[in-house]
Amino acid sequence: RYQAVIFDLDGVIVSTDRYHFLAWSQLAWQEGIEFNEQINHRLRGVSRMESLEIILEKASRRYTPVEKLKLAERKNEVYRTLLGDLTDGDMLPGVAETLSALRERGYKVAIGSSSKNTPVILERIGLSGYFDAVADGNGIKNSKPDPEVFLLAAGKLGVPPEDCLVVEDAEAGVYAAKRGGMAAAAIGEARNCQEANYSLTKIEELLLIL
Ligand code: B16
Ligand code: MG
Repeated sequence: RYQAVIFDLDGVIVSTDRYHFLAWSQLAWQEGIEFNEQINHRLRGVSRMESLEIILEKASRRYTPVEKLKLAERKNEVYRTLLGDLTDGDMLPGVAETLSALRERGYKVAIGSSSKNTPVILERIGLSGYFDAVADGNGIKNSKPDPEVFLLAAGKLGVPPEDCLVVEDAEAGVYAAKRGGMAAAAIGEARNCQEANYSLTKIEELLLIL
């Protein structure tokens, strides 16, 4: 009954969620701000500046808007350096096989990511030009849990939201999909999310749902 599958990028297609964690950890450590996996969990799917705001909740002083922009830039520089090591081997297990099986069965496939680094990441893992549509942080005003990025992806595909299935590793992303009128399959860190229509232990299970 679905016509298209919209994939989140970080944490679903590629293991860049690890690099985000490392880059934020370094920044927090340099600034003397407490940061851990639990706080990191709240950053999944959330934009860079909103992620920074979450990290600064633990800061012992206030930062000016200009300082905040500089911090976000510093984090992004570290993150971009880490992306330099990325290859197609960093695609998460089962992704390549699942994408081509979906394609063979006639589904459209798209990316819906909050990341402004999406074009670089797709390039590095050899998937530039592979997807029928790419919607990312460069084309939206509001990041997940707002549905904007997924509605943009559906619009680019020309598929009604109710015929789209979104695959997400972030609770914020699952909420975004649901608010956009789409179905959501949760994987990884989001797999226990109650709002999701499906829970996947591995991405190949998509082929059983569809
Ligand atoms: P950037 P996704 C999201 O990507 C990440 O999950 C989130 O942790 C990150 O802050 C956000 O992209 C913005 O990334 O700094 O590269 O613009 O999971 O929506 O693919
Ligand atoms: Mg994600």
